[in-house]
Amino acid sequence: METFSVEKKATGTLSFDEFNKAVDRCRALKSHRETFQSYDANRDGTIDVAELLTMLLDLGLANTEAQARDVLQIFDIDGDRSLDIAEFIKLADSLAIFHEFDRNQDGKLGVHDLHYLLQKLKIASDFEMTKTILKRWGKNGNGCLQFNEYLMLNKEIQELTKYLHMPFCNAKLPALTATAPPPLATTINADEVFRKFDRDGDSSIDVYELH
Ligand SMILES: [Ca+2]
Ligand SMILES: [Ca+2]
Ligand SMILES: [Ca+2]
Repeated sequence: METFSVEKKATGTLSFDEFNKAVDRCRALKSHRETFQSYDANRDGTIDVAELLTMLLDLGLANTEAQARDVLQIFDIDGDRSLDIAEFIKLADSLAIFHEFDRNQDGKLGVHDLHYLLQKLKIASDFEMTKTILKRWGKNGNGCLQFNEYLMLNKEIQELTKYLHMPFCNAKLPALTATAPPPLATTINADEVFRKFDRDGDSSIDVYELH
C-alpha cells in the first residue's frame, strides 16, 4: 500500500489546498489500480512484458516488445521481470508526466516538447543543446523521443544531478506533475468532503477531525 504526505506546512492540520491534493492523489491511485487490473490479463497480480506491451500499444507509446522491455526494466525494482502494483504506480506517474510534455499528444516528444522539458529542468537553454540531446537519446532516428527513450534520458538526468549536486537536482520530474489526474467515473466533490471533516468550520482539518 502506498503512503504519501501532502501536509506541506507541518501544522498538524490539513489546509484546504493540502486536502485537495490528498483527494487528487487518492483519485490518481484509484485510477492507476483500475488500469493495472484491466491489463493484468492472466490475473496473476503482476504486469509482465506482454501485458505491458498491450498497454503501451493502446496508448500509442511503443511498437515493439523491445521497447516494452526497456520500460519494464526501469520500473522493475525487485528484478522479477514483471511489475507489481507499487512498481506500476511509479510507471503510471511517469506516464502522466510524459503526457504533460507531449503537448501534441502524438505519443512522442518532439524537439519543441523536449526543449520545453529541459528548460523547466534548467538543463538546456539553447535550442542547439536540445537538438544534441535529442540526437543522443533518440536512438531510432525519427527525430523524436519515444517513451522508453525519454525514460532513459530521465534516469541519466536524475543520476547526473545527484552526482554533480547541481542546483536543479530539486527539480525532479515528479515535481512537475501539475495536471489533474484522469477523471473517474464517480466524481468526488472535494468541497463537500472537506466540509464534512472540518467539523468546527475553521477551514482546516486537525488530527481529531480525521479520527
Ligand atoms: Ca499478469
Ligand atoms: Ca517487479
Ligand atoms: Ca509530441
